[in-house]
Amino acid sequence: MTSIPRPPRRSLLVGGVVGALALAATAVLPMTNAMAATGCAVTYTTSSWQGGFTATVSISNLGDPVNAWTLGFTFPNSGQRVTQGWSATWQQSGSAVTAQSLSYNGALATGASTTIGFNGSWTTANPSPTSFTLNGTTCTGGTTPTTPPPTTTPPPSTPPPTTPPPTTPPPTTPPPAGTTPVAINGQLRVCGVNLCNQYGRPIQLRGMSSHGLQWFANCYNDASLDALANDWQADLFRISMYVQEQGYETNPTGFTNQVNTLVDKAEARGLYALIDFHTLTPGDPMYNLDRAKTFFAAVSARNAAKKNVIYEITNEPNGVSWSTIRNYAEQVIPVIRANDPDAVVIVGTRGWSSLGVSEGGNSDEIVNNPVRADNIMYTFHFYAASHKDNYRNEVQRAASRIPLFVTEFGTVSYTGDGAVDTASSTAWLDLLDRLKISYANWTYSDASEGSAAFKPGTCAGGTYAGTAVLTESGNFMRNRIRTPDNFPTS
Ligand code: IDC
Repeated sequence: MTSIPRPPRRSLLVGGVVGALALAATAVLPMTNAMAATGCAVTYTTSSWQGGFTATVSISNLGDPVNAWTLGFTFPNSGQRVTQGWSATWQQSGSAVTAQSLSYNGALATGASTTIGFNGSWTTANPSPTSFTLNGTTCTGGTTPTTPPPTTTPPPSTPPPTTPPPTTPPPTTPPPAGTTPVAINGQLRVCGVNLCNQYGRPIQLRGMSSHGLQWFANCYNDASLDALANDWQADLFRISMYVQEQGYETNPTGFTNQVNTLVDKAEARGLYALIDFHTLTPGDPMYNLDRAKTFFAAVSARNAAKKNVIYEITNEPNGVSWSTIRNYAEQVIPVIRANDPDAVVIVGTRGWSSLGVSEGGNSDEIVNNPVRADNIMYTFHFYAASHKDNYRNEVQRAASRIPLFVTEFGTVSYTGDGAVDTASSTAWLDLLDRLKISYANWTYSDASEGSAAFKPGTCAGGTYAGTAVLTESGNFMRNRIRTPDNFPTS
């Protein structure tokens, strides 16, 4: 999916729920002449601002199971356009819109639902469409199809209101069982420039990055991940598997197994796991292309069914052009998608994942030449004592145009050492919070360097919770990460 300019914030929440009762006509038909029962219900919810909106469309199949579907509707107002959709192939002709299922969400059992969405624009007004079809059948189904609808119930005599929009938000679905980040948010998907949860709503994940697994394996165990999930209240654990420097290349099977074990530990605690193929030196990701294909084929096959895995395919490309990085991405992403079609993939950017800034460029090169794959985000990294306003300005500019994920940052200088720059770190995290950009801090380790969260010797001691074991950076990060997430649940 390519990205489009989009206002970063919404000012007005408008909800609209459309749909009534279903039709089904099978009971008396002889088996030899059975017609498929059809029926569907659609809810269409928008979040609008002047000239733009995001629509979340939930489709429920009330008929027989289908293997693929096409949703159709017509915008009431001629100025309404779909500008960028997700979770379906979207097309618009005049006011008529269709959304075709993708391979991973085409199958809908009886009573099953799926959620798709799009960003749109409007000119004079933004009323919600009032009628939907699924595979050609008008959706007259109820909005909560838990039992098959009666065949004799006539459709409601009054059409659902189109204007004015309801003044109260749509009914809130009770939060799912469990309160961990993964239980609440489920399978993630990129929508527009945001990372969205299972309800199609933008979220921000906040967490910590491991240090190099080859050096700090003793810091990643049940006790330390319990502390990350429960004491730090983190959402995310980045698993940094260096490729060089005594990393993956020295023992592919061993490091692959180590990563998988940590994915399981994260999953058991409801944490998202970011699998970082930590290339650094050499800076050309093509140097590791074959290793990347082997590694990602293995981890994506093994973890395909999990909802908590995000793939980061190259840490910090440097000294290479954006077109080389893009070429690498377009070879590695299909390897992942072949096994795990719905996972989010994050692509490193030029100049140590600085969006090109550290090598004299900027995000225009990505906007003008995006990776040809959907459900992807782009990496931005910073070290707060080294990277300040010019980097923040570029992130702010890029954030309305491409999906960004800060998979690594430090509160200190780019060396990973030195003093915490509290003012710059605060400015950065306030910006990321405002833009809902997810982040992982370098590092959840006891390395003898300013960026480490734990005092040296902590991992050998085995106690990770609380503040007594923390460095200045660790204290700062724990305080930021522990604040409530307030993930949307409908
Ligand atoms: C640094 C570690 C340091 C280690 C070095 C080895 O903090 O202990 O000796 O890597 O390569 C990055 C990299 C990350 C660096 C970090 C700090 O992604 O690997 O870790 N940094 O220098 N990019 C910018 C800074």
